[in-house]
Amino acid sequence: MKKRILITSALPYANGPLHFGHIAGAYLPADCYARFERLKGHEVLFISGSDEYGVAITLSAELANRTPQEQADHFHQVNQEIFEKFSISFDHFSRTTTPEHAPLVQQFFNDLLANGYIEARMSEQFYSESDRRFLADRYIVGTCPKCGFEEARGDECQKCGASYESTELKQPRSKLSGATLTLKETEHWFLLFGRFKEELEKLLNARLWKSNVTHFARSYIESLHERAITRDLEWGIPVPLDKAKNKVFYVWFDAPIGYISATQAWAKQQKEANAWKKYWLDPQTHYVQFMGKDNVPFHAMFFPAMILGQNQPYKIVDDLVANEFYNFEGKKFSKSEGWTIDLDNFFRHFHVDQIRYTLAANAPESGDSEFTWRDFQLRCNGELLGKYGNLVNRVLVFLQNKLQAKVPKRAPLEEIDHRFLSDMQRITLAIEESYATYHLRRAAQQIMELAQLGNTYFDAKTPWKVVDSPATQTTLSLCLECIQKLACISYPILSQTAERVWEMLGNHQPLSHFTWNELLEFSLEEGRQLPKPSILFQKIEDEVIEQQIALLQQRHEVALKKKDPPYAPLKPMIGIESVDQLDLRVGLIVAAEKLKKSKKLLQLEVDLGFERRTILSGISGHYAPEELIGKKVIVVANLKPAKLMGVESQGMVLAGSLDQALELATVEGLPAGTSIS
Ligand code: B3M
Ligand code: ZN
Repeated sequence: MKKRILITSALPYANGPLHFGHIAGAYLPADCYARFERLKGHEVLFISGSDEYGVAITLSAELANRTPQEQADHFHQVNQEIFEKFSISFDHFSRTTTPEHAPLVQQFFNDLLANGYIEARMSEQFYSESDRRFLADRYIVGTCPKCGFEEARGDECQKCGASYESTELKQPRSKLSGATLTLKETEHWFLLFGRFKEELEKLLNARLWKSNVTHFARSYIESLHERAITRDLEWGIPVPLDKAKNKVFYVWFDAPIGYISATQAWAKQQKEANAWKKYWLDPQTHYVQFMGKDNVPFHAMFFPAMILGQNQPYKIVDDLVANEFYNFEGKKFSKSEGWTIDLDNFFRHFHVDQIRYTLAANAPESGDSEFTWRDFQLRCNGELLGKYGNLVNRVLVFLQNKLQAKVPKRAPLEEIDHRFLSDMQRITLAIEESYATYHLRRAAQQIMELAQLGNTYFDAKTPWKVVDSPATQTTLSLCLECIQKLACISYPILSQTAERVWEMLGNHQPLSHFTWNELLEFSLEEGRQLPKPSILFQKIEDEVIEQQIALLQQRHEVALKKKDPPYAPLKPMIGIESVDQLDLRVGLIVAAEKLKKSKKLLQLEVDLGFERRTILSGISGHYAPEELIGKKVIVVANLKPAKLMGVESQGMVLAGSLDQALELATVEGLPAGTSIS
């Protein structure tokens, strides 16, 4: 029976670029699931969007010197491009500043209020005297009331996942100034979560969520109590009450409603304004949500409670898939520490399916896991190329060279052939279960198991010994069947590669136009002419990986220095006349060589337009002579000549240096000889 499946992935904050950790946790697993269910012939809608409100945005905007909207616009765009690079097949990627969103959030509030689930209360909130404003959420740091983590955020602990009121924090202080905060009275609206306790318990009992989600949710339900859903902030969705001027909704109140408003935006784009209803108002729809484990309380408790208080029967999530954390070479991904991967650079060197496969094979399903460059290289070379690519390549090249690139005839099968077929069937059945239950690690293993099965069979049958015997033809025919099945079962993870393999089997319609069952049924008729095969995966050489590791170290060091740079102390003030005395010119380096006997000095020939100079410069440790030629540098042209190690230096080239790092100050457009002042 055809099912209708709604899939949502957590809405990423539009405050920074996504990294592998996000992709591995909330997006790739959802994408593989969506691709699988689409192949199974179900009606799938896969939705996400940028989370644009909240203090995560305003704080980062302040640091970047942008308005919150500019910041959100910027990272909405950046992250959309990142999703494209990773081939994440959203049906719609929306945002929380669409015209659909705010009215729906206000509607949610109005229903909850009318139904008695919301109360206004005077409460004490943290106030910063120096900033003359209330501070909310991430503007506050303190010690987590649950686990004692000392740098916990004002509303949720990034260490243990607890979620609380900022007044529950111990030792609260301002994130901006570090100042201690005072409590001041202000009116806020509280959602009475405690009232939903029984219904949420029932819900939890009726759901078969993975144990990491259920455990968390159960312990949470015990302490369910009212939470403020409004904030004293300028950026956010206004609370629709006269008494609530200058108050906006807490971002975690508005964001989950974003799944519904995003579906409405999708429907509008489809020119079927009501199409969202069959996903959100029809109990037959199967709704699956993907996220990182730190988002569990909001999806398992708070959003369902918000829905329970509505007048419309919105769908409550059926399956919640929460992944653990995904780290990078032993640490957390961190932009401020330079512990990141530059994705532009990454995708210049590697294929999207190489990273999709590695993330799937290491998916942080039952515990934290990590990306390491060495593991990436091993997976790509040993598995994708060594098993998958090898099978496809050897079979198709054999057919090309020995059997006129035609699909061969199948003779009556022998025992070994029957076993091969039944082993194939076992794996293709098993992987279906893996995809349907979000077990990507296992699915990745099963893909390789099938590829390896094909390789072992090919080796055992030694078709190269007698090239065109009926037995050899049978072997190749069965190998083609294995490759066809491999394309099918690998599609959810290796979508681009699977499409290429499908094409190399002489198919003209894309793989994604067929269903899972059609794809598993051997469909290559005898005599079909196969196109020339091409290589699926390039080998990743050691040097390439070493380069990446060196780049990471470099980025990390630079970032650490930026955090705490060893700035030189400022020299005493001078008047403009001292500056006027300097004659600075643009100089073109026309020759460069190491000065014999010196470790540090390079001897440069510099063209100043009106004359040439020999200049010695202590930059040998930072530049190779040949890379300097053609650079335009800034020369102190009226410096008295001085002899160094027997050579007269007729000027000085300017360079900046910070600790160990050094870089020449260069000019691009201006001609040699230009005065600089
Ligand atoms: N933006 C938190 C996060 O990015 C938040 C998720 C919202 S899902 C409704 O981790
Ligand atoms: Zn904690």
